[in-house]
Amino acid sequence: MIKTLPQDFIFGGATAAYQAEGATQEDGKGPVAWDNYLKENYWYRADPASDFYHKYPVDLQLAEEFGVNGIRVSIAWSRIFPSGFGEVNPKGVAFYHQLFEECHKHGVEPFVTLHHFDTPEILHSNGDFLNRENVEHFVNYAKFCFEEFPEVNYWTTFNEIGPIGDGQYMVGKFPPGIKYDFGRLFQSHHNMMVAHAKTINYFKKNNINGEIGIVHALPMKYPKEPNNSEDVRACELEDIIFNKFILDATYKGKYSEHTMAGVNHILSVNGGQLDLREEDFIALSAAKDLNDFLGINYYMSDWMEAFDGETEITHNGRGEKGSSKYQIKGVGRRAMDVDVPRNDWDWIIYPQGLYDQMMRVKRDYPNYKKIYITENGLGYKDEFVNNTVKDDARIDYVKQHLEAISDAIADGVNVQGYFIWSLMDVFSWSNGYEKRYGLFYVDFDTQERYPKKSAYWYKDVANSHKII
Ligand code: BGP
Repeated sequence: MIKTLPQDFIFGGATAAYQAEGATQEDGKGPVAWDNYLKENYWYRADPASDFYHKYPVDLQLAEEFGVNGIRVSIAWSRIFPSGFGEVNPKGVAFYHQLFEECHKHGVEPFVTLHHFDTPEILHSNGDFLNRENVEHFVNYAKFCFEEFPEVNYWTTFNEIGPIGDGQYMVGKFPPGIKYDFGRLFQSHHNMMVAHAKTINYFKKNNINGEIGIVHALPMKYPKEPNNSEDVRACELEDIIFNKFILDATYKGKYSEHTMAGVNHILSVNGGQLDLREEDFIALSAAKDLNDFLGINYYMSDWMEAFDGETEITHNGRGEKGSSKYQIKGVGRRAMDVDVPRNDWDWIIYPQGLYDQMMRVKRDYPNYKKIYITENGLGYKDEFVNNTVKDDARIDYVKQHLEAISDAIADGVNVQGYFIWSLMDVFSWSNGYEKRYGLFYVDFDTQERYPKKSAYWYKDVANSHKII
């Protein structure tokens, strides 16, 4: 039977400023840590990206033509405040007014993220969100944007607090490239959640126009052997690191006893201390019922098994299937020998995990109000032939995930939209330009766009609301 999605459902496409805009040196933009970090550690650069800074009218025209009625964009903080705070850059402000106007002109609702991985360099080298002064700088930047851009109806504070901490302080694939540091990991999660809470408290207190929420990446975790208590324990601990810690902060305004016991265990094995203050919990607790929506980014799940050795994480950034490793002392190991499909970057494809995750949010965090799936898609080494890409694997991937959403709606979860990652091809933070996701193929040399087979399919789904 063909499954359906509600009539007012948003069929969106997602982007992020740094991955799409390019123009990193243009019109007074301030530096971000990634500028140098890419030069020093990777084989690609943030310019030209998809040249969205100049090409956005083309992308929005295409979005409209292909039935896409929502777009996730982020504001590059350092275009507005080149130093993170203080002097405003009027050209940056003007750019985003033009961008939002163009979105509305095409009937493509902008969902605007304030922070998508790109903290201004000066604040980043000053400790990023480990430094509490930067929490205040973020809140002030947010306040400025709320006042400056009343045309925005949907705000998101942060994109993926979890993977930021993981990339910066565990895997070491994001600047500043620190590895295996649990103290910094949880402190970063916590401080960013406090920044979120303070922002949302301000937003609601001052009756700012529109809705506000947060986007979390929520990979589902399963025990490899459900009857093996050690596998179950490994699964619980990974779930705390990647899901429960930030969900508790978002919707409970505190960390549950179970969550904190897990965190303390992990810190006792791996070292590290946390600075959690009473005033933080006052902010978190005041914010817990104020989130208008939760954005879920879902790409993959993991199967966890017991593990009794030293921490070792190997990032597979080149798409060499089977080359990744993720094992944490005192926590567990991600099993590589489970019989579930994965992509070339070892991301396990498991649509049921999206369903399970939404049901878990509904069950454990009943004050969630509503959900948008703010990112989901298939990273693939696309083959460009005859001016298009026959990306049947991507269609299949998205179809199965839309079906999972349809099932969750039928089972009582309030889901109101889906944003494919990504609208057009963009570069990937730690995997370069080779890992493509877009509905529209981008020739990065000419910056021409070419609709892929998936774009035509997505259009049919968006027009009919039937998952064909
Ligand atoms: C999310 C980010 C996106 C995007 C996506 C795909 O974590 O919010 O910015 O990059 O994942 O990930 P990747 O580029 O690593 O394949």
